[in-house]
Amino acid sequence: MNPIERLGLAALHRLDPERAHDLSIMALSRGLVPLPGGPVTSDRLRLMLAGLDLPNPVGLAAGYDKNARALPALMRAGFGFVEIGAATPRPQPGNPRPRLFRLSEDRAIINRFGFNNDGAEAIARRLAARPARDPQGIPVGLNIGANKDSADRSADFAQVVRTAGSAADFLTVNVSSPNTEKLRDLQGPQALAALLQGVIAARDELPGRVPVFIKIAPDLDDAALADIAAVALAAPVDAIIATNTTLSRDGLNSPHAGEAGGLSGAPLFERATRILARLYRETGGKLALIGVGGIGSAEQAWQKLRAGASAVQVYSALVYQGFSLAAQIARDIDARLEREGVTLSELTGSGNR
Ligand code: FMN
Repeated sequence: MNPIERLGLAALHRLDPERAHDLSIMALSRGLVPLPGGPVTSDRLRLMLAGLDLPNPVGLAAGYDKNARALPALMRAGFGFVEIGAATPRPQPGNPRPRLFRLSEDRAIINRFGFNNDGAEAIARRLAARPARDPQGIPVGLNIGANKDSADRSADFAQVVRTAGSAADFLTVNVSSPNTEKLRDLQGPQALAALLQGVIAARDELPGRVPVFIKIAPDLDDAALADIAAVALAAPVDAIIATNTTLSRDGLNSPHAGEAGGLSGAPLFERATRILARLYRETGGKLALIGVGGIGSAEQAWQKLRAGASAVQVYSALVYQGFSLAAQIARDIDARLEREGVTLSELTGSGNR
């Protein structure tokens, strides 16, 4: 972290968390944050994931830029790919405030936003207006959710695909947010298979083939994971993102530990990595996995890759360590790949074989 970033973070952390978050988006969108200028990349870091050409395997997780307001800046922040959203078919305000809590002692966050967003149409317009893909460009995906008051949650996902799908480089079916009641029930095998059938049918009507990912919760048992792996392979989806936030509150020390919502950041790391490793074994390496949950260092990103991830995403650690963390992790992985004489694809799952 450079001194300016350190000062900026210290100032933001004196504010209400949601206000600080909104300010950080505004500062990024107005070009007020010094950024690397493009993705960190090298021959060692470059990879193909689900047909996407990634300059490096370190992405921004969904939920930071829900409304695609800071895309040009985020595309130059060092990430190898960016996921925006969640978008729902219709705009909705989300849950009452306060709904975002910093658990600084635990390097964690609790949120219960509940899919506050401008709706698929507005987000699609901003997505489509992002800087064109060029040699510096990175894939930008859209995370998809369902409206809280929807009569048919499953149909909402296909609706967002139809409205916004052609503007995105990949689409993530988010059936794992804990902040929309009963959303996670869509992770059950029958519900998930039906939902994915609708999403893939909608995707198949788009021009070009946009890959479809699913994102799962960390609070699933082995039987549920086996079911999800089977449904994902059969659908077929192009990748699984593991994991979203947890309902668990194990081992927390912060005053806000009792708040309702999804917990992310350092305390999620072990749990999310276990789920990832389990999924890798269930899918036998036949499906690309993206590891997310609690990554705060290159060492932890490395552990996700060894557990079975082809790429990783970060969010909460950026709040504590600044945006420069993403580029730092990518550079450190690059150096370690060179030092250890392994390729990224050899590394993926190597701790699991
Ligand atoms: N995940 C989604 O799939 N869709 C969302 O809209 C979404 N919103 C989030 C909002 C906040 C404030 C946070 C902290 C996380 C959100 N997430 C969302 C989950 C993250 O994408 C990620 O899966 C999770 O935070 C674990 O990664 P981390 O420990 O690096 O933060």
